[in-house]
Amino acid sequence: AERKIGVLVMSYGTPASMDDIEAYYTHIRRGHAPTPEQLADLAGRYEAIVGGVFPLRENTDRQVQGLQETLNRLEPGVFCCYQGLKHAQPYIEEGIGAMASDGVAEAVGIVLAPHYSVMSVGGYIKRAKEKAEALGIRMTFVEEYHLHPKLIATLADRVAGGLAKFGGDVTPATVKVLFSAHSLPEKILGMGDPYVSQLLATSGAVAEAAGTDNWQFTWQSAGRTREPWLGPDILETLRELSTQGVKHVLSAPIGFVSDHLEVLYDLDIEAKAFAAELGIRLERIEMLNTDPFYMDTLAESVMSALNERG
Ligand code: FEC
Repeated sequence: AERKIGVLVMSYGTPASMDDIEAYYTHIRRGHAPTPEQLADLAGRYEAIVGGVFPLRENTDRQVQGLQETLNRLEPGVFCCYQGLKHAQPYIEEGIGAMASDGVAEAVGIVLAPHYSVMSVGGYIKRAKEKAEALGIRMTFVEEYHLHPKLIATLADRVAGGLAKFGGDVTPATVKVLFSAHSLPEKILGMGDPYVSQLLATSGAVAEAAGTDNWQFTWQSAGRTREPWLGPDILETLRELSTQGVKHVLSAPIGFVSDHLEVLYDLDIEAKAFAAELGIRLERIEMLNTDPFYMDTLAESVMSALNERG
C-alpha cells in the first residue's frame, strides 16, 4: 500500500485532570515548579470555567478529526493526522514518534494558531524539526495562515454576528471591536518578529470585511513574570475606553482558535466583570473550534506547504 503523508497538528495542550495542573504548569515554566500561591491561582481559574473543566482537550481532538475529514474529502487516502501538544501528552515528540512507528516518511506540521512568533509557533516547529530529523522523517511546516481568505471571511462573519448581539437600539458603528491575542515578552520587538504585524494585518482585514472601522487591537493574558510584556492589556484598554464614554465593546480574540482558559476565564469572566464595573457591556465573538472555513484554511495551508516544497 502507498505510504501516507503525515500531518502533525500541534496545539498548546491542557492538563489531563485537576491533579495534573502542577505538572502542566511546571512544563510551561520550563521545569520550574510554581509556588503554592501560583498553583492555587491557576487551579482557581480552571475551577471557574463553566461547561467543562479542560475544554481545550476535546476541542483540539475535534479540530484534528475535522482536519482529517477535510483532507480526506479534498485528497482521499493521502493524509493521516497526528496530534502533538506543546505542554501536555501527547507531546510534539510523541506525535512524531507515532508517525515514525506507522512508517510515515514524509510529513507536514501545522499549529492551531494563525500567527507566527519565534516564541510561539517557532517553538513548536523547532521541537518537531529536531525529532523528525532524529527519526528520519522529511518534514515541512506551515508557519502562519493569518491572511488566508477563508479565515478572514469566517472571522468577519463572527464579528458581524457579535455586533448583532447588542440588539436593535445599539447601532453597530457605536460598538468598539477589540481584537486581541496572547501577549508576549516585549523583547520580541527587537528581534524583527512578525507576530505584531501579522495580528494587526488580520485585525484590519477582518474589520474591513465586516464593514466596521470602529476597532482597535489590544493584548491579553500576559505572563506573571518580572520582564515587560506587550501592552496595553485588555483591562487597561477597557479603562481607557470607559473614559472616552464607550459603552459597548465586542471582544474578538483572533490570536486563538478554540474555547479554552484564556478565552473562557480571561475574557468571559475577568474582562467581562471589569467591563461591567466600568459600565461597559462586553460581548465576545464565537470561537472557531471546528468551523468548516477554519478546517478548509488548515487543509489548504497543509496542501500548499507540500506543493511549495515540490
Ligand atoms: O485552556 C488551557 O488549558 C490552556 C490555555 C492556554 C492557551 C495558551 C496560548 C498561548 N500561550 C502563549 C504564551 C505563553 C507564555 C507564557 C504562558 C503561560 C501560560 C500559563 C497558562 C497558559 N499559558 Fe500560554 N496559553 C494557555 C495557558 N503562555 C495556564 C501559565 C500561567 C499563566 O501565566 O497564566 C509564560 C511562560 C513563562 O512563564 O515563561 C509566553 C501564546 C499562546 C497563543 C499561541 C498558542 O496557542 O500557542 C503565545 C491556549
